[in-house]
Amino acid sequence: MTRAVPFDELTAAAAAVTTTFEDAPSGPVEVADPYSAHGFAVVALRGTPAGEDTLLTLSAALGLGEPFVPPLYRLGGGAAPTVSRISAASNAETADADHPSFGRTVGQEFHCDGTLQDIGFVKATVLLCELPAPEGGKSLLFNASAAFARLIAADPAAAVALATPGTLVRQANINGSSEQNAGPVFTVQDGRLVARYCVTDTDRWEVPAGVVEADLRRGIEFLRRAALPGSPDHLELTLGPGEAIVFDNTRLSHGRSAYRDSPDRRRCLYRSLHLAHPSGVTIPAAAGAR
Ligand SMILES: O=C(O)CCC(=O)C(=O)O
Ligand SMILES: [Fe+2]
Repeated sequence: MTRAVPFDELTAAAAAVTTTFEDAPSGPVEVADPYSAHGFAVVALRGTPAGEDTLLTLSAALGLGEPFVPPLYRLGGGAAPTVSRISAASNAETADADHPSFGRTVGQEFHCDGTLQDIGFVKATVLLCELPAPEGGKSLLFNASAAFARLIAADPAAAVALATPGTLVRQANINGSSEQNAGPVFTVQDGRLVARYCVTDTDRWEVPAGVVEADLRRGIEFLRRAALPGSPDHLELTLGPGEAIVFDNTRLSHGRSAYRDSPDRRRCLYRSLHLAHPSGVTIPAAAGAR
């Protein structure tokens, strides 16, 4: 269970947040360097067809370690691949056909990956694009950690409410599971602010004991606005064929816009989850943090 963080620790971690979408490269880069500054990096793979093996090679090259497979995916005894295919067209006849993300063309609201895992557990996600949709299918990013750093300065009570364990309940909705995981939306781990802002259909807010509901509501509203298009903490990009994004699942939330396929262009992405950040990347922490 995630602990409640003392206010001074929360403030110090929030003050150490430097993640910004300002000056984020609009296209692919050679190395994953921007990950530290912006919380994500887009890389282009040349000469290799995009696919599961390519994603495994890329994630290994980034030092992300073996992909993590959520235990939920193995429920019912099915073998779960270490890489998930996200494609309504390719997954139409498979067990993933009804999965809201993997098997359908609908949009995805902002979330962090690892629904049932505790906040901060899944560190990084890689999405590799084999083929983009002819229409829609944009990747949406929300710099939740920067938004929180502003909130704690403007409205400390709202920020503390969001950092209280039990405010966000995430519910599984695949493989017949209704397991859930309750936690805070923000916490501090190793002096670093860690975020888990999720507003999909299967996420809900709760008012745990000791939290004033009005404080929590103001915090939720602040984040909702900060996540809207036009906010400095909102970024949209479309991955091209052979492009991959690696993002920090502990600083950013992500989503996608709905898409439409055409007969000769059917969107297909591959996704892996990781319990490490790319090697060589330093993420700022509060001074004096362990
Ligand atoms: O389809 C996408 O662009 C991302 C989907 C996603 O966020 C997920 O499957 O967790
Ligand atoms: Fe996701």
